Amino acid sequence: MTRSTIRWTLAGCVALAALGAAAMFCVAPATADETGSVTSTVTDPVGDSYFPFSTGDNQSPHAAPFLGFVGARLTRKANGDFEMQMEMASPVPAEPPLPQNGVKEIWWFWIFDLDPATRPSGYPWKGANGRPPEFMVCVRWDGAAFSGTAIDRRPLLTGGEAIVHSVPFSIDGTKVRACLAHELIGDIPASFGWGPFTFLWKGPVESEGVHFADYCETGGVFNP
Ligand SMILES: [Ca+2]
Repeated sequence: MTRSTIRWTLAGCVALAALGAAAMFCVAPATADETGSVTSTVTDPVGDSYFPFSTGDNQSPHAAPFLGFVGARLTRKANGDFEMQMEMASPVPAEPPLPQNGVKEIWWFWIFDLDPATRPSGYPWKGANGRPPEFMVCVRWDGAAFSGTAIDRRPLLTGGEAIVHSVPFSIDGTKVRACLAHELIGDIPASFGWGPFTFLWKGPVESEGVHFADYCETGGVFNP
């Protein structure tokens, strides 16, 4: 884990609990198949998710296994499109319950840390703290509908605004998937950090009111 990732982890006090649960993980190397697709996979412990607003005690492992991923993969196809998948510990409900205490959105998302030396500040957060991902792909539930969103945070590095796109997604039992067309991310480094995460937005999106529901302690390295 890089130091920048540790700082990101510690951005929320709830995330401290995740650090203690990082005992079992493995990261498989990226593999290429005959179609030219390259896939990187990560696994994550079962039962290390937490549901900070469900009971008020901030520690409820297993309370929401549909927020806890047990593995994820990122595939770059030969045409440059990306396919993302996250496998949850239990099927995602058709209408997931929002936690108590005013959680407004649940996100299942994958980050692309395209440059380990940069930490864009801004959307979907609001404060001045920078975060590692230059790009994010999210499957979102706002209590009424699911949607798929790609967030290009690279313009934030030069004083611009993040660019938000709609992207295809699917939820099939325990599998959450999304697709990212090459033209939405463009040419990027051949090797970069990535990882799956889940978020609970207590504040509105574009605030600092967000907590990890599950955290990929190690992340992956695509095409190392
Ligand atoms: Ca970065």
